[in-house]
Amino acid sequence: MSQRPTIHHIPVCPFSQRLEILLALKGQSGAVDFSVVDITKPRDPALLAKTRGTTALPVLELPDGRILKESLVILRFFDEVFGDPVRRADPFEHAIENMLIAKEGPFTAAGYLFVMNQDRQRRDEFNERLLALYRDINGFLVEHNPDGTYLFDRFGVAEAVFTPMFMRFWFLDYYEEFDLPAGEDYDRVREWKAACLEHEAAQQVSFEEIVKNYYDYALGSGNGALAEGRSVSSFNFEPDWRNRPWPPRDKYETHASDAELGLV
Ligand code: GAZ
Repeated sequence: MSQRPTIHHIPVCPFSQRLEILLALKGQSGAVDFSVVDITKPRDPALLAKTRGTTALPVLELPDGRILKESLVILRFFDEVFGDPVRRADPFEHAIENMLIAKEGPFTAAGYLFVMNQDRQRRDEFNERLLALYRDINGFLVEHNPDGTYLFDRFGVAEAVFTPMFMRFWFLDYYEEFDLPAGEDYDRVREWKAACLEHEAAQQVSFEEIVKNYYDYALGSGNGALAEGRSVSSFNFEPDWRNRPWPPRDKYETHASDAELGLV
């Protein structure tokens, strides 16, 4: 068995990217082995036994066989065991960063429900729901660091948690023409989001990779499920996303075939 911990993961999964970002921030990218799981295939029984039947990834396996699940739990564990802590040292500031992290679940759900929505009549409703969450985060950042860029003085744990979602939400820019409206209700979160997206520790995925891989989500099929009439998932590793054409943007009108997506 490897002497380093192993993360079993899906390469394009946002929950796994937050771990990669934290390790990169700490200069500890080599401290962990990453083992790729293909969610379009039946799960390896050996891994299922280790997780006692659950399939959600990432999963951390320590060299002695102990298992940890849940990306936020693994993130905090990594922050404690490798290198200097990224978390705020001051207990109150740490609580503030945890308050922001607590907003990530509803934010993620709103973005994914929006991209998966298939009813054009309800488009504005999903758009407004996500904008309300952006305004809430804007207010939080204005309250705690009105003149800064990040929540505190540098890219920290909250940024590692949110950045992978900002990147996944590129699927909304592409398939829903989503854009933060102009104005002060969004200016602070706009600045935060832009700084998160361009941080050097967070460059594991690209706009093109997200847009192509998440096409099936835009048709309402999540987590490697197959859309109607298709035999290959847009998450397939082969052919490589770089060699596939851009999917059609009009998700409400057009459903591209395996061939049109360059998947066969
Ligand atoms: N809470 C877990 C964590 O580690 O933080 C969530 C992990 C997770 O959902 N992993 C997914 C998985 O392993 C891949 S990434 N699925 C394969 C399986 O067999 O379970 C999922 C959502 C969602 C938004 C995003 C994702 C996603 O809802 O990207 O719901 C399930 C999955 C808004």
